[in-house]
Amino acid sequence: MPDVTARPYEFNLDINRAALLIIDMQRDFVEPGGFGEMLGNDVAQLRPSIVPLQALLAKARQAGLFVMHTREGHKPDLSDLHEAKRVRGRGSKTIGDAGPMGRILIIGEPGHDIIPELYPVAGEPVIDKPGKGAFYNTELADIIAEHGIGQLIVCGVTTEVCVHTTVREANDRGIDCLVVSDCTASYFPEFHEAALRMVAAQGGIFGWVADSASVIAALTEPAEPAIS
Ligand code: TIU
Repeated sequence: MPDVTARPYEFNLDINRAALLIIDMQRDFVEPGGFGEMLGNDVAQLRPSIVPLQALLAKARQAGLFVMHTREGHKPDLSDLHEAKRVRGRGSKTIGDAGPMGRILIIGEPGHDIIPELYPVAGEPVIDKPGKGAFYNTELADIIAEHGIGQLIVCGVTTEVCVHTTVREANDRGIDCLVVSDCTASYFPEFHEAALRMVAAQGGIFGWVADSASVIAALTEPAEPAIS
């Protein structure tokens, strides 16, 4: 497998120990009427990441890369929702309240589900997470250990919140993270850019950053010929 052209330097992708991790591409964040909009955000800011991510997901599936998805959300009885998170923002509506896509950020509601464009297929774990990081109170670490994963290609939303938190958690667990610049997005373009710079700064303090074309190019290369 060829290296992926990346910042701060090339990423030595090993497809046998890598996985694509797609963070929280849920209707609640990307579509109007959900959690993202409830927080006062312009959800249209996230949409440009969808088409590049669709292409990368298709290539990853074709190349046989292990794919995982996460969803931020809470149980209907709110037993996994900290009061600190429930009241944060002092908005008129909060997590668990009724909205146009069902109860906001609640497992099983239409708004909580992954957008149709990036819907998981059989064999792709969907990890429900109550926090911003994908390791906190989830089975992700077990899945990673079970599959011998040492590299994560990280996509999804939002760059400076759930993507960053997850990359930091993974980095501290000895996992190399490659963040895909055009397959991540923020409600704040300036935060997106800064978050990507933070990952790759200081010699790759949290990991690597590459665009989807570079990742797709690496996944497209034929496997090394067997030595005869
Ligand atoms: N608000 C915001 O930018 N993000 C979140 O609340 N969750 C995720 O990033 N998924």
